[in-house]
Amino acid sequence: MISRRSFLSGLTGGAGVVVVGGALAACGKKDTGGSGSSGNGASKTITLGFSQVGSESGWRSANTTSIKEAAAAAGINLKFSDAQQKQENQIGAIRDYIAQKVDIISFSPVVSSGWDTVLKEAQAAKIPVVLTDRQVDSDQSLWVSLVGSDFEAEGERAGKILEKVLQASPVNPVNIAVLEGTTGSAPALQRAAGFKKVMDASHPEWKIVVSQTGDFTRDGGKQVMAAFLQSHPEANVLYAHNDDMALGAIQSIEAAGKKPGTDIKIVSVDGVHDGFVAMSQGKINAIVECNPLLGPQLMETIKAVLGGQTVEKWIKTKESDFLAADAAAALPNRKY
Ligand code: GYE
Repeated sequence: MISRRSFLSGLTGGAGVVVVGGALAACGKKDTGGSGSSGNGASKTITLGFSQVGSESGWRSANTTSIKEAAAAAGINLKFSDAQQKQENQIGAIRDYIAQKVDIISFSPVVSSGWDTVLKEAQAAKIPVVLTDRQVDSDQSLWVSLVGSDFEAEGERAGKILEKVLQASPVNPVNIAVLEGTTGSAPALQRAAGFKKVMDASHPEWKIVVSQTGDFTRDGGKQVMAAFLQSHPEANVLYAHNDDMALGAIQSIEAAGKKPGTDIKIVSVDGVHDGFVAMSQGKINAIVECNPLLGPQLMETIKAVLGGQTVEKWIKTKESDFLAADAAAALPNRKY
């Protein structure tokens, strides 16, 4: 599995799309044209093969819309497929795109490991790969760039904002239940690692009493939380790796006659519209934003790569944190 440290090692660092003129540095090859992209990226319509994770959450819907709209706006011919949270579907889609000789492939990998073979196939076909959203633990020479968030930083931000929530309304002892994202996915692994870092460094008194996957879905969060309430009635804090699982959990907490945000403090990640609504009602105490609107930066990066320019290895997303007190004021300005 990829840790942030190993992922970062060897990266060029820095945020934002920084395009430096000259030959493409990544993949160790200068010919990035695939089926005949012009090399200057201007004279021919680019065909992009994109494999999406699925449609598991509000974050994902916003991400898909952003990618489709940005491709249309950029004049890019988008071939899009939904892998329904299954790695084998993504591998199949990538192989189809290679067979179709698309100019460039992009995907958000459902899990971190197991990509080497198909990435080597793309490389052998001279089709560059730009990752978006989630990371892989493959050799970095197999992909050109990643457009997405720093999930370990998000986990740390979740720990720090929980600290603020508990300062304002303390509980003792602090018994945390965790709803994890999809097992083996970069955001689940790293949001757990970042949170643990804060616990280890500053809060040895916090205890994770139970931690299980809800697969990033609302229904998963609802069902797993119902089981947690039975097996761990002492839990008084919930850390959910995304809003949708927190929203599902809220239904189970209310069905059990407890008050979400009061009896069980809730911190989640994403910042989707429904998450903000729940936060404005005091049912979620804090949200760590993870921005899904990656389409424009992704298309910009794709054009730069096919134009033979050097791009940053990791183009990070800018994000904020929100407490329930900020929710009502922030809600009208939310874009997803
Ligand atoms: O947090 C979750 C989605 O990979 C960052 O996937 C993404 C995560 C997001 O299902 O809601």
